[in-house]
Amino acid sequence: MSFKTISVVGLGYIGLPTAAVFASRKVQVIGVDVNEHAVDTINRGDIHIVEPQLDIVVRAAVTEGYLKATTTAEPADAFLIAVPTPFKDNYQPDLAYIQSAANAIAPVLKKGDLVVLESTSPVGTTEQMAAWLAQARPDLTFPQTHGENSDIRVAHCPERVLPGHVIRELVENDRVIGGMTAKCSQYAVELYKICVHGECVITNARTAEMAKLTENSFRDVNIAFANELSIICDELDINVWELIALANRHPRVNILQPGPGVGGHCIAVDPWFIVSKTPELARLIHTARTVNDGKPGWVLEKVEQAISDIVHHSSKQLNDIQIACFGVAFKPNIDDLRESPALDISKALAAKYQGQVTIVEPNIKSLPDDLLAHDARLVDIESAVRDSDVLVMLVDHKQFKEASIALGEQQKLIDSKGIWL
Ligand code: SAJ
Repeated sequence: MSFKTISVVGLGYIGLPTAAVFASRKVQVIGVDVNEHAVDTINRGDIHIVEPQLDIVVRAAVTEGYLKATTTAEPADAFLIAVPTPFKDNYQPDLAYIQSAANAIAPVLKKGDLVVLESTSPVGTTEQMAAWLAQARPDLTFPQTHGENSDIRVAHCPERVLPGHVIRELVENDRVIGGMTAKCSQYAVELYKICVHGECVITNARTAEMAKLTENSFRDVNIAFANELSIICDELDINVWELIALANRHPRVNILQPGPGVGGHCIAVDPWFIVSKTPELARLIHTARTVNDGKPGWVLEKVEQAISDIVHHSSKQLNDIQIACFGVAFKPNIDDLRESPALDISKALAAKYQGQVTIVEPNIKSLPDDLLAHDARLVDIESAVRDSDVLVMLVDHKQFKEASIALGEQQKLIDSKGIWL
């Protein structure tokens, strides 16, 4: 099997880097996305998302003619589906993007093609995708009915790259490859070997789906443990960061770091896919989600307490109090504000204390509209430290860690990352 043309459906944070990395191996890559702006931007050799090094790889791939983007699917030897899988209001997974991707590629599928689902998905989604494809193309055979003799091969290969390190991790990370049959897995391994240096480990589709959900749930549960400890330690007047550092000296203990909550589009979402399938059984996983989702509210309560202390113990009026939020990104040293607990906390404060909130975020040049609407201002570290009554540390960016700050006696610090304590 040789893959002369590869199509990547969904040109977002995973799809575009994947398309560009395959194209950099001099394979013809057709990227498909419903977003015309994204398609036009990529065809100019530019990018519409932020990820280190991605611009260079995309520009080279487009200029050399190995990568092009389009809004309608074209024939290819392999199709990689990398579309979002959000959850609905009731935490049930929303597979609508996968269904439209399947419907988009179905008309151009031909005998011998491989279809790989990369989107993080609840267990059973790869089989569901194959069923949608089969429904749209009754003239072709699929693994669910024809096993190893099917016309089309189908596999799941979850993406596992860390935002901010995508280009390196796409190549270096091991890949879990879950084919619907052994042959499907073999074909998928051959495909990934074009650009992956890590090991391609074979399993079945359901296990591959669960592996990805398990990795992110592992992080979520362990961060929840750290977050719960931070709340307990606050009550008991113990520095949780010192405590964790001490406990982690034990050779078999490795506690993660507490923070203002869990952000991003993966760790706070994927555990729900397990909970939605097995609600009665996924008790710990569900509780961890609740603990982590409750942390921003707890930080806000601490800020309120600090404000109330100042009002009661000084001559300051409520309207005079200045609050500075340090960091709004969803994790350190990136400019990604999506699903950020730090942003949610800042927005809640800005909405309640209109005109009294400043934001320090070294990774962005201007504030998002919903902060500007509440008269929040973007300022530098020094002025925020100098001019604020309440300092709310939300993200442990390197600039904050490097800053040496000295607080006045009247100033209150709520440090959700424990770096200025
Ligand atoms: N966080 C903590 N304490 C910690 C570590 C993280 O509060 O000790 C918070 C971060 O501040 C952030 C959130 O958790 O808000 C998630 O950050 P992260 O860096 O742990 O992970 P993501 O969401 O950027 O990427 C994860 C990765 N998964 C794992 O590490 C198991 C990545 O490899 C996946 O590819 C990605 O999810 C994904 O796409 O699923």
